[in-house]
Amino acid sequence: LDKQALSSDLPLPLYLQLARYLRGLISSGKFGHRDALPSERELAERFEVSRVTVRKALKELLDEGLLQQRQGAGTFVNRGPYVEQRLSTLTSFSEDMGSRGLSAGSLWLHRMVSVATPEETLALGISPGTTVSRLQRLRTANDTPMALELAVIPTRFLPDPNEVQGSLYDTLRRRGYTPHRALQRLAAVKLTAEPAEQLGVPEGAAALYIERRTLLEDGTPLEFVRSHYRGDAYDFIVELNLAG
Ligand code: 16G
Repeated sequence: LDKQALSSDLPLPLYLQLARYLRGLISSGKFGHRDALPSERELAERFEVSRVTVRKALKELLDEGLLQQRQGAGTFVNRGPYVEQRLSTLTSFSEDMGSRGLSAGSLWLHRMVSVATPEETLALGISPGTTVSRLQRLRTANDTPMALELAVIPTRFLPDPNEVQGSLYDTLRRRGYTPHRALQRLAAVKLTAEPAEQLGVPEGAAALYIERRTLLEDGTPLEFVRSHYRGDAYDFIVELNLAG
C-alpha cells in the first residue's frame, strides 16, 4: 500500500483516488479473490485520510461488486474468475471451465419432473402435457458463482434429473443423446434481488440473459435452457466471416 498513490493536488476527490488505487491492486492480482482488506482504520492511517474517505472509497468498490462485506468479519475481495466465452462453439459449462483450468461446480437449486409450461412446449416442440426434467443450478468456477441456469429436458431423453451428478451433457451423451447444434437468444438484463443474491452481486447488476435450444443431429429439440450470466465475469466473443 503506497501512500504516495493519493494526492490532494489532483482534480479527483481523494475517495475516488483511493477507490481507483484499490481497484488497481485487485485487478493486478495483488489482492486475490477472497483476500481480506485491511480494516477501515488501518487504511485511514496508512493513506492519512479520514475514515469517511475510506468508507466512501470502499462503497464504490462494493457497488461494483469487487468487494464484499461480511458482518463482523470485514471486507473481502470478490473478484472471481473472469471468462472470455466463445458464442460460436457448442460446449458445456464443464468443458468451458475445464479448458481454462477452472473447476466447474453446480449448486442445485431445484431438480424435479413436471409438466412442460406452454413456453417450454413451444421451445421443445412437444405436445401439451408432456413431462420434462427440470434442472436449476447455480454454476460455479472455483466455487465462485458465474451463472444461473434452468435446463428443461423432455423425460424421454432424461427420465430422472437425479441422474445428473456433474455434467448434464455428459449424462445426455452417455444416454446416447449428443447435443449437436444450438440456437441462442441473448439479451441484456438487470438482475432482480433473488438472482443477484444467488450470484453474489448487488441487486440491479448487469447480466446477460441467454436462452438456448439445443438440438440432436436429426433436429429434434433436446434441451431448453434459460440462464443468467454475470456481466462482470463474462465477455462473449464471436468470430465473423465475410458473407457470401
Ligand atoms: C452450458 C449451456 C447449457 C447446458 C450446460 C451443460 C449456454 C447458454 N448453456 O452452460 O445449455 O445445459 O452448458 O453444462 O451455453 P454441463 O454439461 O456442465 O452440466
